[in-house]
Amino acid sequence: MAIESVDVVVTSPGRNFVTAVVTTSDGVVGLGDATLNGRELAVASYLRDHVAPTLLGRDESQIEWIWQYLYRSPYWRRGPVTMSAIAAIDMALWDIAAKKAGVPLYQLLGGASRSGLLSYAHASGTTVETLHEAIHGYLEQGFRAVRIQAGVPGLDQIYGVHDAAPGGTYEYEPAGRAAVGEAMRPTEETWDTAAYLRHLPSVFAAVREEFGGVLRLLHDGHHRMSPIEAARLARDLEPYDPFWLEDCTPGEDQSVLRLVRQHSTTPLAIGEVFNSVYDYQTLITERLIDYVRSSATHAGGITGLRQIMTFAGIYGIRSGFHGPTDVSPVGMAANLHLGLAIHNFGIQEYMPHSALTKTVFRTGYRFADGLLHPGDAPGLGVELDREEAAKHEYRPAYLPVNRLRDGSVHDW
Ligand code: EZ4
Ligand code: CO
Repeated sequence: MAIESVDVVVTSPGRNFVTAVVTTSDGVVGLGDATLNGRELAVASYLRDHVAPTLLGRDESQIEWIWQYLYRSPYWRRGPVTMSAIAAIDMALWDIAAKKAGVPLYQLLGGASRSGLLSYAHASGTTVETLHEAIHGYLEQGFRAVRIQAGVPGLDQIYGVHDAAPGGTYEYEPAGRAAVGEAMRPTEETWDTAAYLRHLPSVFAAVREEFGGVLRLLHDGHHRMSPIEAARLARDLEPYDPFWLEDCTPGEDQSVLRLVRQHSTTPLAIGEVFNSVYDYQTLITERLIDYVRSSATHAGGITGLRQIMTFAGIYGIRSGFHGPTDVSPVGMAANLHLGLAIHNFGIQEYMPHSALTKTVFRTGYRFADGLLHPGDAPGLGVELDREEAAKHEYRPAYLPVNRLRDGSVHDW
């Protein structure tokens, strides 16, 4: 059979998503996630204008061949736009292959290596008290692991920190949005690393005091520290037994993680902005990290992320796939099928999509007792309602940006 059409659906049910819809000559439809937060239309154009025309008429069962063709042939390799576009096609082809076989996708990836995927939720609070309330809420839902982010005295707005909305929901969306058809400039936040480093260990101490030693506690540094600052925080958090410290530095310079390792045994996770196995080469071969943070959506799909995890597995490094709301339900399903199948799964981030998002994407994955499972419908197990999708027009949306107190630009 052959690829008959490749459509690109841009929809905005609460936030923007880009989805590739691949249809075969015998009428099987596969879905792939191409959502790149804040740069959605660049990937949509890459797919529509440069990828789709090259795939029509090709054998959709040649998943590896098509991955290599899309990776090697355009001459320009890697980068988030390219790799998100490749990811969407790759996921859609795996979706089709599993639907044709009549099995959930994880069965084609080697079958289940476990009964479910340990997941962590995002708990945060502007104060230690509201953070504690959020953690209690997640424990009631069954979570056994939480990422904790907290307000810092003197700073107004910080990545990942918010109190529960009236009614007690903890949903939040980091990207701000413009009205349909209007332009926008990202909001600006003020950052002070010294204040953060002084405060965060006391938050961990308070949470351990309240919740004891068993609950897994994670933290995201969101690329804001210098190498020596990261080494200090990793060392200062050690007494509180963190599950991991994420993105302690921007990851482009892989060698800086050597310095952090010299000073601390706090497990390290990095890679949500990486897009290829080569971004991990030094980190994996020198065992400078413990967890791979990529998602299938931004790292070349199931084929790209599986390459990374096979390489990582040789060095005993585990997965901690990125699962924010800007990875669509289709991308999330891809993460879950791969996570269930690989031996070196570690933990899965779980930031549930809004009820509005789920009117457009109908998901089959389920959560119980702290574990996620991709479900047993054939393929990825996600359906796209194109009529509902058409009701939600694209709106420009951007993550905030960060400035230091003197106005200079800092990593957000
Ligand atoms: O800020 O996904 O660990 N999760 C994160 C995310 C990222 C967004 C960026 O698009 O750091 O919330
Ligand atoms: Co992160």
